[in-house]
Amino acid sequence: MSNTYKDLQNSHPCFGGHKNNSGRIHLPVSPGCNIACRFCDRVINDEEERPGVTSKVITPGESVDILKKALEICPEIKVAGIAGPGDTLASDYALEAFRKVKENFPQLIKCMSTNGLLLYEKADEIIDVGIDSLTVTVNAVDPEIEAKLNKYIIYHGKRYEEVEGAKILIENQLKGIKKVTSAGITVKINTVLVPEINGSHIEKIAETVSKAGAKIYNIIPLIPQFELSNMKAPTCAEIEAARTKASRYIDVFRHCKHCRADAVGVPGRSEFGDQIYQRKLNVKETFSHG
Ligand code: CLF
Ligand code: SF4
Repeated sequence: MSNTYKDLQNSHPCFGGHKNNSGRIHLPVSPGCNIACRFCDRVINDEEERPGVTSKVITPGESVDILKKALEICPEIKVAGIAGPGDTLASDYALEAFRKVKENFPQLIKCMSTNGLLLYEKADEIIDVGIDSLTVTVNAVDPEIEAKLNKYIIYHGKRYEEVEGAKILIENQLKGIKKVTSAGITVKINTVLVPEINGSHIEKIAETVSKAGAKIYNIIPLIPQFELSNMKAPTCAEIEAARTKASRYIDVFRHCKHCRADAVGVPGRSEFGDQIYQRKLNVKETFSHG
C-alpha cells in the first residue's frame, strides 16, 4: 500500500514534509530521454545546482550500496527519488532500481519523476513496484503551447515533431495521471514557467491536472538556455502570481530547491552529493528534473 498524501505531507520534503527536516537521495540511474524540451541543456557538470545536472549515471545495482552509505551519513533521508538525468521511463533502469529499494529499504518512500510520455503504458509496473509519490512535468495542456516548449518526441521508435508530438505527450500524461492516481499513488505536477509561452496558461494546467487526480503543483522558473536562451526568466512576482492562480485548483508547493539529479540530503539544508557520488565527471550527457 502506497503512502497516502496525508502521510507524505509529514515525511516527504517535496509534498509538505519539508517542515520535518526530511531528506531525500536521488539515484541518477536514468541516462536517456525520449522527448526534446527546448530549454533542456543536456550537460553533466559539477558547477551548477539545478535540475538535470548530474555528475554521473550509476547502475541500479550500485544503488543499494549508495543508499547504505547515504543513510549512514544522513539518517534524515526518508525518500529514495529518481529524477534523471534523462527520463525515468525511457529505460528500465529506474524501475529496476526501485525494486531493489523496495527489497532492501522497505521503510523508504519511493519517489519517481517523469515527463509522462510513457506513464500510461508503464502504469501497471509503477503501481506494482510500489511507487509512493510520482512527479509528472506538464508544461502545457494545449498542444500549440506545448510545441513551443518541446521540439519533438520519440515514441515507439518514431519521431513526432512539434504539435503532433505535443498532442501525444499531453494525452499520455493525462491518461497516465488518471491511472496511477486511481491506484492510490500521490501525484505532483511540475511546470516550467516560461512567462512568454505558458504564463497565461497556468490556471488551465492546474485545473486540468487536478481533475485528472494530481494533488500538488510546483512551479519551476525557466533557466533561459538552449533554444529558449532568449526568453526571460520569470520574476518573483510572476512566480507568485502563477502560484496564486494555480492554488484555486490544487495545493501549491513553494519550497522547491531545484535539485540536481544526484542531490543527497535535506533540500536547502544539507548536501552530501559530493561524498556519495564523488563528483568528477564533466561530460556531455542528458538533463532532467526533480
Ligand atoms: Fe526528488 Fe522530486 Fe521526488 Fe523531491 S526533488 S524526485 S519530488 S524526492 Fe523536491 Fe528537489 Fe524540488 Fe524536485 S525540492 S527539485 S520538487
Ligand atoms: Fe527530457 Fe527532462 Fe530534458 Fe525534457 S527537461 S528533454 S524531459 S531530460
